[in-house]
Amino acid sequence: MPRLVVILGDQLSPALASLEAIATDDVILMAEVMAEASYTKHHSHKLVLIFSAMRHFADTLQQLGHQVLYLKFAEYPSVLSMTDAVAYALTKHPELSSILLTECGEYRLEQEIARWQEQFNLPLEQLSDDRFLCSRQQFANWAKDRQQFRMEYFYREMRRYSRLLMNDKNQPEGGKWNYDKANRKACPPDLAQIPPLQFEPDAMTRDVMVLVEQHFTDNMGDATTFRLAVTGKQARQAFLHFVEQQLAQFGDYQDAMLLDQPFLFHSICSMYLNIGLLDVRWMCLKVEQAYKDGKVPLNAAEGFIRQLIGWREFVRGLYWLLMPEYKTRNTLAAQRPLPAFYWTAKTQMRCMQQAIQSTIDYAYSHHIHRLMVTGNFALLTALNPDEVTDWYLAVYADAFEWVELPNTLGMALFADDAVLASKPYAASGKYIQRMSNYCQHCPYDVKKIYGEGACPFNALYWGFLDRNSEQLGGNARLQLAYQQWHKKPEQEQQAIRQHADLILNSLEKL
Ligand code: DLZ
Ligand code: SF4
Repeated sequence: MPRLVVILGDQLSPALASLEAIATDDVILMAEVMAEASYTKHHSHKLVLIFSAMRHFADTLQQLGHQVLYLKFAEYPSVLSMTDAVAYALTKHPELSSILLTECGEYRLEQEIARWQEQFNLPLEQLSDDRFLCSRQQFANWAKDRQQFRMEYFYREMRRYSRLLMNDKNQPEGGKWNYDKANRKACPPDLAQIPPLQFEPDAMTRDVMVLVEQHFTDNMGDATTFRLAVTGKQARQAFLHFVEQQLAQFGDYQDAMLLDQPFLFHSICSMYLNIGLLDVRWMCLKVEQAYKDGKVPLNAAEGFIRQLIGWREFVRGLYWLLMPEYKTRNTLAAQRPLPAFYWTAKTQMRCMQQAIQSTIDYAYSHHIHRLMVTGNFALLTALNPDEVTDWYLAVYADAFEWVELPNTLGMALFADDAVLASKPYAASGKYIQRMSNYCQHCPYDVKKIYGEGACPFNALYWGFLDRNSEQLGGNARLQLAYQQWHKKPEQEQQAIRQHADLILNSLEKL
């Protein structure tokens, strides 16, 4: 019996479970729809990436002999959502007698899909997404008897399971599981930078760029500057370029930031991986091989593999374990609205300006920008988690809720009742000064805590600890910070409080 096989915009993998299961008379449905393009105000590069990669992928499927029904954006007036697209496809193909898809990546859409069976009165089969090493069920089993979920323990199991960077005795290569401490060097400003591979848009991508410019006029970014990969072949090229040119230094400088160097030694491949153009096992094997060949040091290979099979799989597991309640958490009762400069980069704070400008230019900024600059600022100023998580979901080309929500709500905002992080990643200007050269190019003085021209991160940091002392004062990992705060003379504490309040009441002016 022929089936309707629905493939979503982040399922562009030839080895997708539903494609592996496909039969010759099945019909594949892919659709560019308003509901998916507007549930958040996606960056224009994210829209171009997804639509163009979808069109290229559909082309390949057709060339392989599959029957593909591809609905282009705005060409089908009755099709505004994935549900509408399915309804349209079933009218066009009344012979189809069931619906098949690989489980989707977001709770919101999963709820919509769950209604199809009743709505269309057809059996609906959903396959586990085996592009992840750990299935939702496996993660739930791992989590079942644990009071606390710590990435490190999960990661060790994933290393054993995948056998990546393990020696013959099933022990971690080099004797240690984690070389995180060797991933925190500041980067010398004159270190040679090799930019990530960019791709000249072909005719198909250019069509999409025009479409996005016409229909999404208010979204962040300039669609005409789009240069990302849109096929699996290009994405693999971009990744191999990273392995050959950047990976060796990725380990040391993973947390570093430099003025006007938005990419440093990062792979800029998360957006390809998250829509299925790259395969996580293939990437990890390439990195492991580079280490075995003596081309990259262990801290680089381990640091990269940890992000992929540790952190990435861990946050996905937690997302599915804890949704939908997870999204409603707001541990520190943060309520302040997001300042306008998150959309414009118009702020004098150099670190924020740099992190936001690269977001505007590339729908990308690296993890320290996200965690320790824009995220840290949002934490310290008690910005509303709904607004902050929606911003991250919108502006990054790699952002899908399963990965974005735990990273933002849990890791950056410490709003998830300490499920993801055991302490808030709060930091003063000192951290940013140590990890970047931004402060040398900033009108604020990173050495000043309060008074005219003081770096806002300083008073905000102490103000944050002071304001939340009831909830955070007992946290073992913050004892040193609280001791430092309590050692300050009362008069100084008062001046810091006042300065922090002044900033909090005029965030838009920073
Ligand atoms: C993100 C996105 C966008 C912008 N547009 C589409 C689309 O038009 N059609 C589609 O099938 N998928 C799109 N996606 C990806 C989906 O939103 C994604 O599958 C869900 O968010 C689940 O991860
Ligand atoms: Fe950021 Fe403060 Fe440094 Fe300016 S001085 S770049 S605001 S940390």
